[in-house]
Amino acid sequence: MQESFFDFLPKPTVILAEGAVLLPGFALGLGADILSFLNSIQAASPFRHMITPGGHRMSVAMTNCGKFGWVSDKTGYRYDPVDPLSNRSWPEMPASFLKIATEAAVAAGYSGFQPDACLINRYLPGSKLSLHQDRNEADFTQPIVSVSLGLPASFLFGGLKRKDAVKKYTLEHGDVVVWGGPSRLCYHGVNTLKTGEHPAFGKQRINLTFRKVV
Ligand code: MD6
Ligand code: FE
Repeated sequence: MQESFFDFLPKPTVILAEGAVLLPGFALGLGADILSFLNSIQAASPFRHMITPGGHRMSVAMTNCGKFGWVSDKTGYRYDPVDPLSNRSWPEMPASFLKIATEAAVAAGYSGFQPDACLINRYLPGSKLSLHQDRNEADFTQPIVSVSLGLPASFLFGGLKRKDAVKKYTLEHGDVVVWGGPSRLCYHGVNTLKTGEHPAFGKQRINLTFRKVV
C-alpha cells in the first residue's frame, strides 16, 4: 500500500451510486474488541465453505451472528434461525456490532435500521465472491451495512443488470459501505484477495454484512 503525506487527513465519504455510500474508516472505533468477539462467535458457529444451489463450494468461508443466519446448500439460499452445523441458534449479535451498523446507516441517511442478521465472510488470499445481488431479504426498503476488516479488497459495484458496467473500489480495514434505496439490488462482488499481512487480522479479510431479514 502506497503511503502518502496526506494519509493523516480524514477520508471523505464516497458516493458509489444513488443510495450507496462508502464511509472510509467509519468502523475503526470498534477497536481490538472485535477480534475476541469474532473468536467467540466462531467457537460456537465455525466458519464453513457453503455449497451453492449449483453445487459449487464457495471460496469464501462464512458464519453468522444475530437472530438469523444466511445459509446456502443444494436446496437454495435462505435465512435460518438455526445454524445447521451446530443445530443451535446463531451466536448473539454483539452490542458493539449493532451500534456501529445502526450508526453507519444513520450517517448514510437510513434511520431506524434494526438488523437481525449479520453474515460474517472470511477471505483468505485466493478467495473471491462472484458478482451477485442480495435479494433473499423480505424488505428491500431496508439498507445493508457492510464492514471491512483486515486485508484490503477490490470491491466491484455494478448496476441493476448483471451486464451493467462495474466500478472497482478498494475497501480497507475499517471501511463501511451502506447501500439501499435505488441501489439496494445492484450487482456487486469481490475480486480474488491478494496476499498480505494485516497487523491485527493477519493474512485474511473479514467482512460483516448487517441485514434486516424479517
Ligand atoms: C464483501 N459483500 O464485501 C461482500 N452484499 O465481502 C457483499 O456481498 C455485500 O458488501 C451486500 C451489501 C454489501 C456488501
Ligand atoms: Fe452481497
